[in-house]
Formats: sequence, C-alpha cells, structure tokens
Amino acid sequence: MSTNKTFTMIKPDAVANGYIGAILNDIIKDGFQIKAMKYIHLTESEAGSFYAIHKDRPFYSELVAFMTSGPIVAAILEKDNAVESFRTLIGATDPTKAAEGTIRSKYANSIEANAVHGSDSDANAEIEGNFFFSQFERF
Ligand code: IDP
Repeated sequence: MSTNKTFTMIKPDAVANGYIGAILNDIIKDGFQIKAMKYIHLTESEAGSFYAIHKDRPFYSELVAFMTSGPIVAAILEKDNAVESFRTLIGATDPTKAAEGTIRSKYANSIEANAVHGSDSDANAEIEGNFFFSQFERF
C-alpha cells in the first residue's frame, strides 16, 4: 500500500545555481504540499549516514563530498501516491535520460549533481523524513 508522503532534497548544485524557487514552484504546481522544510549544510558524517546504503558503490565518497559542498533544502512532501508521483516529476537519475519537462531534465548538471533527491519507497520516505525532522518540525 502506498502512503501519501515522500522526502526530497534540493541538492547543492541546484541551490548554487539559483533554482530553489523554480524547483519549489514545480513541486507545488504538481500538487504537492510542503509538510516540513529546512535549509541546511550537511556535515560529512550526516551525508555519509544518509547515503550509507550506497557505501559500497564506486561513487560513494564523491557523492558525500558533493552533498557537503554547499547548503541544501530538505523537505517532506504530501500528495496521493507521493513517492511514485514525485519520482515521475523529477525524472531519471541521469539528467540526459530524464524525460523532457522533468526537474532533473530542466535543472540538473550530471548524474551526480542531479538537482534533487526523491525517496524510492514508502519505507525510505519514512526513514529519510525522520533522519531530518523531529515531530515538532512537521505538521
Ligand atoms: P536516485 O537519486 O535517482 O534514486 P540512486 O541510484 O539512488 O539514484 O543514487 C543516489 C544518488 O547517487 C543519485 O541521485 C546521484 O546523485 C548519485 N549517483 C547515482 N549514480 C551515480 C553515478 O554513476 N556516478 C555518480 N553519482 C551517482
């Protein structure tokens, strides 16, 4: 059964390129409600823990370096079928393969600096939202 929440980050490349407003606009226009949001600069330890699932992949240390290279926006989003709907909105991991009009096709630079994160399952949406937000920081 799918839940109605997902978790996203606007990654350091998109923040540095001035796309926070444009990306949030696309997210809201697609029907998502923001249930929690913060603007933070991850430490190496925080980024390493968040991406621990990828620790055996060859790009792990570069990914951690990239995710700590500047501030990010983290948010919990709500919409029916949120995880799948948001993955459709952001497009494929590699922006050269992302469908036209998707967030990654419009705002991403590369397979690593790909503008946004979107949870890949309801279970991970829950874990990732809890990683960033306490019960007092969401509604
Ligand atoms: P996803 O973010 O589309 O779910 P994942 O495969 O879970 O994609 O990878 C997590 C993140 O790791 C990607 O969003 C991207 O920033 C980075 N990444 C994935 N594949 C590569 C790669 O081949 N080289 C460098 N970075 C990668």
